[in-house]
Amino acid sequence: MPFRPAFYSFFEMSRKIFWLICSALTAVATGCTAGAPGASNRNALASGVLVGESLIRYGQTSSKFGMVGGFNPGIVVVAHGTPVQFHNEDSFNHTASSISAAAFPPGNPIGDAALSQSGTDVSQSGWSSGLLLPNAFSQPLQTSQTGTFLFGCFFHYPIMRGVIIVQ
Ligand SMILES: [Cu+2]
Repeated sequence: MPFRPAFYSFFEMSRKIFWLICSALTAVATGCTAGAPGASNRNALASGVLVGESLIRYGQTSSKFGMVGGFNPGIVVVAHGTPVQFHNEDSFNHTASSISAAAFPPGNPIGDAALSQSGTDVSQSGWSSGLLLPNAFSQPLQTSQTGTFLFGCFFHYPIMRGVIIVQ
């Protein structure tokens, strides 16, 4: 009589260990998949303003800053302190990169450095999402100072450009 419960519990314990190992392996495998290509695996912020990037979906609109397009919204109006994040929504590579000028220049002002991620705040000159592969999210960008900040895409300026207005 004491043999049977002992055997049973040993068997049950083996089953539990087996499932624990399986769950752990699944978690590791899932983690590896989600963590694969560097910048592209970030997720959307829980709160903040998400700005979509797409050559296909977001056409040109005129504004007091000149033509904006390729971003949704093209004019990002955000309350001071609310983070902004960019999301590549089509199948092209894009960036969202600061333009340190009072007005959009006719030629592309965004240099190769924009292909590497830099900056954590839209008020810092030279901030860039770095290369955003399809479906990738940028780093969160803080809006610590009020003002008007121009930005554009390294690959598609002047078709893809916009303005962040921090109020
Ligand atoms: Cu682009």
